[in-house]
Amino acid sequence: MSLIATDQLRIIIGLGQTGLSCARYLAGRGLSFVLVDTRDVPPNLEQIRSEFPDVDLHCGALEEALLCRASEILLSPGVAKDQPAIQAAVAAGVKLSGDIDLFCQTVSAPIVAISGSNAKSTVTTLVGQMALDAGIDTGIGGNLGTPVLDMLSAGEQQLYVLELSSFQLETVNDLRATVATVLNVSPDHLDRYNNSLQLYYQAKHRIFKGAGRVVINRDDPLTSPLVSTGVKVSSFGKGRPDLNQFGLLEKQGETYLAKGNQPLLSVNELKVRGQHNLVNALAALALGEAVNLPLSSMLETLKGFTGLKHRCQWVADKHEITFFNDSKGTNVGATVAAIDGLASTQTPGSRIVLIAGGVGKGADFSDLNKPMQKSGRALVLIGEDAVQIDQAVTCLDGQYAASMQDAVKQAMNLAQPGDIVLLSPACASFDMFSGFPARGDAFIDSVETI
Ligand code: UMA
Ligand code: ADP
Repeated sequence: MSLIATDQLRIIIGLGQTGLSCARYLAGRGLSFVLVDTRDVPPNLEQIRSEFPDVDLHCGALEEALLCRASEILLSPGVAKDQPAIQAAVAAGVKLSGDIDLFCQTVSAPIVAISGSNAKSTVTTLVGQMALDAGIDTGIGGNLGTPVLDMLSAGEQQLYVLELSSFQLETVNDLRATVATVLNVSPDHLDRYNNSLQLYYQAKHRIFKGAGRVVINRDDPLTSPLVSTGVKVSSFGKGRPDLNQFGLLEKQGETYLAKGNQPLLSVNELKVRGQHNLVNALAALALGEAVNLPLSSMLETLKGFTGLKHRCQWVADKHEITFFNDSKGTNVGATVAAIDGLASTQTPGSRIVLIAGGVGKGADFSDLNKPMQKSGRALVLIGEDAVQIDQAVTCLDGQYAASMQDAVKQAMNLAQPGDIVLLSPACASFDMFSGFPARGDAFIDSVETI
């Protein structure tokens, strides 16, 4: 049951999907609001005007005087809160909030809250599917694509599984998730966080506010929050697990997903590729267990899970070369995981030709040296920050390509029989494509027409 005062000035900043969902939520409850967007002509403007004809709409530079009059600002994730007009409003006592807080105030069903630099969408989808397969009415959304407030139109579900980005978490004041996790932390979005990994980390850790239980990654100390006694902590990781924790176990030459010393499922029964995906399966088991999903049903879901498109997706075998599309590898940590994960499944001698590049978001690409030295055959570079990657990755000479088709052609020529050609750009795609799906599709098309 939500307790929302009706006599306040609420300002929604951002007219994207989130802003629209907030507007519909407030309008549906008879609450008034003002709409603001920093762009002179935001997309959806006509739709918004026709859907909310009587609502005050301000486009263009943020007006400090207006924001300071608000009682609450609902900020969209794409808008950074360090802008002077927003900071002035906060200093004047205006509450900064967002769609996630509104959602959590409204629903009473348990919430599984999932963040991390990488693997969020995969683990959110897996846990959601595990719950659905166990016969539980489940809402699955957030950064994954469906704004959380839009999920309310289906009526209250028995469980919610939410993917939450650091952008969304910046405005979270009180999440109170049944179980929360930060799957891993590696640098991303540093352009938004003033080049500070600490600010990015702090935003991510807001997911633990009020959590009843937390799940941590034993291999990544940055995923462990400071929690009060009484909050149960469980863990997942690549190593052999302690009692009641999730990990990998070797038995008679075979690797198993395991809980404590109990083997649960041979990894040969999984359809997803790469060691990072074994870790994702373990994370999903730990989260599912925290909301009492039956183990046997979770294991069945894992056996059927083929992975999401554009995440280490097998594309084709051609001329003894295997092509993988990891277009969603949009930061260095993701690309390192993809290279290491795929290399661990390869026969000795085979190596990886990596296609990388795009918008680097201020990242340090030198972390690509270690996995490329170990498993790389060649590096083909595309996009805006190609030169930066070339300068940072000193273990190989980067080859420049003007288009995806050119990149695939060059990669194919550089690869040897048994090798992998991997698109995992370590960058955002907006310099050349409308988004990571279009970039992945361009890769698939180029491979198919080779
Ligand atoms: N924008 C402005 N001025 C404004 C409002 C927005 O310039 O006043 C720009 C933003 O800088 C951004 C774009 O408009 O480039 C969209 O911003 P938004 O906050 O309106 O975005 P939504 O359409 O509401 O979509 C958001 C998430 N987008 C972002 O965080 C940028 C979507 O995640 C999410 O699926 C959706 O809410 C539903 O919850 C996308 C994303 O790229 C997939 N997320 C980042 C990531 O995964 O790395 C964090
Ligand atoms: P997110 O939603 O956090 O971007 P995705 O599930 O879409 O996560 O995966 C994005 C990319 O992250 C994948 O394409 C892969 O390159 C990388 N990745 C997947 N699993 C892991 C993991 N366990 N650790 C690090 N990187 C991973």
